[in-house]
Amino acid sequence: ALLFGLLTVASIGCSESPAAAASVASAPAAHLVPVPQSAKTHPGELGLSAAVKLDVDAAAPNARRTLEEALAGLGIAIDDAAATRIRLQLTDDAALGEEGYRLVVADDVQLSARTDVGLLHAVQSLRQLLPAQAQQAYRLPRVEIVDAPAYRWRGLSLDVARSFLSVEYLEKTIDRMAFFKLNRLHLHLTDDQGWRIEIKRYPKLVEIGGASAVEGGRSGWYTQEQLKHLVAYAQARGITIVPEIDLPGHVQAALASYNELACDDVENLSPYSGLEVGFSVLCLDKPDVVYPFVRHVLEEVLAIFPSQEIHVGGDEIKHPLYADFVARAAAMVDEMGRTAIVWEEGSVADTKPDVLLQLWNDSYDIAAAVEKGHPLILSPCSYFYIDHGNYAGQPQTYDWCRKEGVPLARLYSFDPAPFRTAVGIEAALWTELVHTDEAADNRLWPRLAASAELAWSPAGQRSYEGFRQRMGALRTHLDAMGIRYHPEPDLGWA
Ligand code: TNX
Repeated sequence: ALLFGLLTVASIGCSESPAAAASVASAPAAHLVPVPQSAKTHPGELGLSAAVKLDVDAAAPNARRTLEEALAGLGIAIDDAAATRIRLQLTDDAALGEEGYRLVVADDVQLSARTDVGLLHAVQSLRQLLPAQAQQAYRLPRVEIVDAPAYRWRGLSLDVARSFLSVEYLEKTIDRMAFFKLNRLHLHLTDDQGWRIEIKRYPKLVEIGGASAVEGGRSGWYTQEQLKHLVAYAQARGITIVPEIDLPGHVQAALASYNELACDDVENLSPYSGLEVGFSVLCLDKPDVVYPFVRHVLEEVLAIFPSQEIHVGGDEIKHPLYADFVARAAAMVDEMGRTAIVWEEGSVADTKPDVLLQLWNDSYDIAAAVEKGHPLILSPCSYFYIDHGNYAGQPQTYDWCRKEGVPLARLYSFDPAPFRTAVGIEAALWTELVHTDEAADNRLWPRLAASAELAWSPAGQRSYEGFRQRMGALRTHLDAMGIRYHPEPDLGWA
């Protein structure tokens, strides 16, 4: 691996460098995002005609389907009589871990991994080695890639509560995330401005709470059937959907639906469409009302989402019983056999050390929690809040966390290494100011690809210059996927 590592620097994404030019002549380059753990290119190339032979392990149905769709998209037929073979094989190589893979292009193409998910990642790498559009013939670099993620949590958080995003848009986003080996889609399903998940025991949550949105945003809600469909759709692409029910604050939509959840002296129980945060709270002085509600909601949520980790919110609320609430909610999730995630404020609660903290604001003291061993999901706002602009003053963006916004180079410069208990990185798109699919695409891309590289690739392989070159080479893929990305000047796209 070390040898591969050293060679990679000269062989990945540097086709213009003299060394690479001398050794591989005009062979196509292996421009991959995220950059792999190790890759070694050999001289020459493998030519592919418009037909290949497929040889696939029966236990890798998702990788197979993804590969077949990719080949169909390029007009490459699957034909047992074809000269070149693509082989997808499950192997026993413990070094690859759950998600790692090998990809070897020699006289044929061999993808191997321990799991279907590992093979899915291999197929995505192969897609990136191939052009985005159909051609007469294809040329692949002769390459040996051994790859595995640095972090197990490579996420995107989408706020569908302030402004709704359709199932169709979420499916597209899942496909695009998979292309960059992201594996967690966190859905922020509830907030003051809307409640987006059907809870059968409390139908008014969506009848009333689903009908509101932030001013200018989209209302709407998902049926449980739709969410189950989405879970399966994501799972087939290697992605786990992580639901968030934000409690005990950020609940105006729930209070407007079921007034008894509020304390008796609360006067404003109307649906809310403003931008302020931190005013609403479940009535923690009525435990006999609040905790059964939380339990019933969580029971239905868990029946939809098989994710081991379940997010219960816990952000931006000051209340004497706050820590007690977080401890009880996390314990409830634990009793139900899952593990709670809470925003970093929740570190004050007495919870089991496996409860995950999602870091976002850097202003809460979490040192003691880290000492206790709590795993961290890294979303510090000055790097990963992509509701913030790509540049200072960009219209329809926030800048409360950083007035210069979150430029691509800034995001890429984040170093996760000092966070000893980190399980990974999650970029977050809040939607107070993002009300269309086009605006969401514009905030997400290409920054989400940079975030994916930070979470997947080892520090020794990453460089911003390398990322710029490789991302530049993948622009045609973003186009082919229909992504309305920000025309990033730093990539020469503007
Ligand atoms: C902070 S992040 C929030 C959200 C907002 C976001 C806007 C977090 C836990 N709370 O409620 O949407 O800032 O950037």
